[in-house]
Amino acid sequence: KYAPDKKLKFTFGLWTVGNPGRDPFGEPTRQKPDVRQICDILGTAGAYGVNFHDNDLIPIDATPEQAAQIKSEFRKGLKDNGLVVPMATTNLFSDPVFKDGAFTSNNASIRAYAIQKTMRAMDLGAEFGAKIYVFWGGREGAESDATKNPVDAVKRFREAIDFLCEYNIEQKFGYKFAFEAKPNEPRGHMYFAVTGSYLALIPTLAHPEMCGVNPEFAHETMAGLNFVHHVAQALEMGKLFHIDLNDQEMGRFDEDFRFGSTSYKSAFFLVKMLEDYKYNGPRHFDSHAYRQSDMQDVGAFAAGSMRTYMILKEKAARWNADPEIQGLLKVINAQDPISKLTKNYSSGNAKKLLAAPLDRVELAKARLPYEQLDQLTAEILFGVR
Ligand code: GLT
Ligand code: MN
Ligand code: MN
Ligand code: MN
Repeated sequence: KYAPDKKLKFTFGLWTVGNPGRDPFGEPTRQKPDVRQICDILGTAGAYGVNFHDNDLIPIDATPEQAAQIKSEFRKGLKDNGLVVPMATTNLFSDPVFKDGAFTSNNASIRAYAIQKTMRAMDLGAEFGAKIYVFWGGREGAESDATKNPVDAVKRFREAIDFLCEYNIEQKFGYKFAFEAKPNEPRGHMYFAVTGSYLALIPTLAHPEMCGVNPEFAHETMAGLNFVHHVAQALEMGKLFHIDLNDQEMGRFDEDFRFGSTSYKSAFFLVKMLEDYKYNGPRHFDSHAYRQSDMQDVGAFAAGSMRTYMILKEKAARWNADPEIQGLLKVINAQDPISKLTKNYSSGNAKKLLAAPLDRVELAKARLPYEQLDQLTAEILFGVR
């Protein structure tokens, strides 16, 4: 009943199911699967696609022969499992060369290398049919503002993106760029800390129509913010090109938990919003199985991520169809023909509004049965309604 629906485009990264259970304090706890094994795990779980960083697929120091070999294995793994590659991205954070940033590095040669590496990674993504290109600025930031000028950082980042947009056009890749914000980790302070930072940058780019965002549940949540509200703004602007689903507790390290594993209520409202507004892009799970998991449990992690989404989608439909909830929504969203006056400004409407008999004491008496509404929501989630 809750089998993953291909139309919802559930995807995983090579780096997510391929995560060997390493953390900053401990070595890997499981053997890193190769690309073939990853495709098989995802095919069995019923995923739609798989995404990659350039170096998830081809190690940074691979020879051309090795690269060709891996590509053909991957191609076969995709085909045998009916998987597609909707998104690609660049690893601009693992190698020591990026220890102080890529596009925003103080070193002009490193900035050029980061752009060159991205161009090559765009070529690679295009070879596999990717149409969305993600930019997560993992090392774009600072520990001390003595070390970098944050105004220059914005200018350098823009220069890189403007250049890469032109490359995208010239090569006819047809990519949409999706920027992914994060407030901290691995840097003490990361530039473009929240999705809204990128939404504000986009109109200043040379090709704003090509650029949108890839918000991640864990990232705004780490900062104690409401993720759903950030996604809402991107959605309303037509800029939600991609989304990273996972879970995270506030005030902790970068947990990358399975989607819906701890924040049931936020996950529910997120799914409800994506479904209500017919979000049509990939639903990417950017998360890792627990460090304790073996490969069989990694399969359960992948299947569980999609199953949870499907369950929450059903709960959202139930919420929308609930007569008591709908009745309460009518009460809450009080209608008044006077609101026509503020739809468009005219001096006539302004005059009428100024003269309108709006009695604040009376208005304050309107009922807001929010306790009732929230309890009904909780009961749907608890499975008793
Ligand atoms: C890394 C990061 C993610 C980004 C990936 C894309 S890499 O796993 O934690 O949030 O989406 O670069
Ligand atoms: Mn993350
Ligand atoms: Mn992470
Ligand atoms: Mn992510």
